[in-house]
Amino acid sequence: MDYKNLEKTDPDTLAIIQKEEKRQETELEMIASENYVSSAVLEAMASVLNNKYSEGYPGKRYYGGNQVIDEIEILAQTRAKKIFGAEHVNVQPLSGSPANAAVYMAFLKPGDKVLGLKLDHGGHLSHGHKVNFSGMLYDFVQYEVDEKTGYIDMDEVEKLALKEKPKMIVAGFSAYSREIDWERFKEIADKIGAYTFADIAHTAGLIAAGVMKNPVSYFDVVSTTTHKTLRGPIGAMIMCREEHAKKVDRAVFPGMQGGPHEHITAAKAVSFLEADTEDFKNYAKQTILNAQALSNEMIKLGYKVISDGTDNHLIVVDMNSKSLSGKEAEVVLENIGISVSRSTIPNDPNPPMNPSGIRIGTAALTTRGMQEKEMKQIAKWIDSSVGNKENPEYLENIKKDVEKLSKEFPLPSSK
Ligand code: DSN
Repeated sequence: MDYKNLEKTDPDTLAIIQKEEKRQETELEMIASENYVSSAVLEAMASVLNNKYSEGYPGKRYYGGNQVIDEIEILAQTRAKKIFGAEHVNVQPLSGSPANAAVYMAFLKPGDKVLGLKLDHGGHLSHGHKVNFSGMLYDFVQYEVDEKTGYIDMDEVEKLALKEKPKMIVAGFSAYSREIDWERFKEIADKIGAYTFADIAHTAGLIAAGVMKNPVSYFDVVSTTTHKTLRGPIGAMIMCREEHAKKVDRAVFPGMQGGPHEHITAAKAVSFLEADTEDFKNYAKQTILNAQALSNEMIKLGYKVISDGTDNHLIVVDMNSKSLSGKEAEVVLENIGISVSRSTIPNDPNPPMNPSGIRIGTAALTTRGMQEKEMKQIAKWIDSSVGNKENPEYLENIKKDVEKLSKEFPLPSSK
């Protein structure tokens, strides 16, 4: 990026931004919810659209001067509808949790019963955890993955749904590596007249590319962030059938939010256009192949991968298999220039701040052009650094190798 104005006005802030640029260029980002966006997405975010307030919706704003802003919002909606096959899209949610809050507000009343995946089984905080608004405001009942297989136990989901009769069933996750059986969720919900809500934040890019199943046409409502596998700006959106459009829009504004961030809306529009290309499809396919290569290599090296593999962009590894905690593993890997996030494992005996596993994702490195060969190498580095965690000199040498590989695959924004 060209920072000539920032350089004059605020060299201190610029110095920090450039330090982060260097970190991203010389290290490997394997946090499953992160990615590297294109220069075009970055430029849209840095535009004068930042200067405008636009509470309301196209044609119905509470501020004057929004004719041009209407165009950008309509463009983002149109592109999102195309790549997901959605009837209605709200592109204003600021991020994943506010989007989910708006979904609950649109369809439920406080105290209503909802079914969601338990946090330590891969669910998200906003799927009913007790420390989150979702668990405080709504009566969540939590389903789990099967302890032996690591897959969501759909028979248990059905039993729980028939017994509890929730008003809504949430299907979606933050740390689950298998395809979701959307059709079965829908069948179960239909038996009890429950709303179906899919949170596809993690796999939206893979779904838009057609390499994972898409629930958008038959679920009542679908939320997603735009910055994970979808590779857009940090933000979110909600898709729903036309019959729910009014209540979803009302819940986002004025229900949850004030002015939308229209510079981010513009960047969303850019990323939706980018997602509608052959290049993006290839990236999505390769992301999954890379996660599978990484998983296979980790298993060969003696690690327990939850569910014994992956259908998507992430794996969850039980670090008990190597006698260290997820937090310790996260720190060791940070020291060699690989970022991952600690993660709970199903029925984790340890708390979320110090859980037993790590979650590793391949979307960001696939964006940089890495393939199976690099994934195998990375698995070996992960293993040897864990095995030599008390040996700073050894770790320093691996860090140099990580940096060398990293520099061979520049970020899309530095090409
Ligand atoms: N930060 C997201 C993730 O890592 O999955 C969840 O909020």
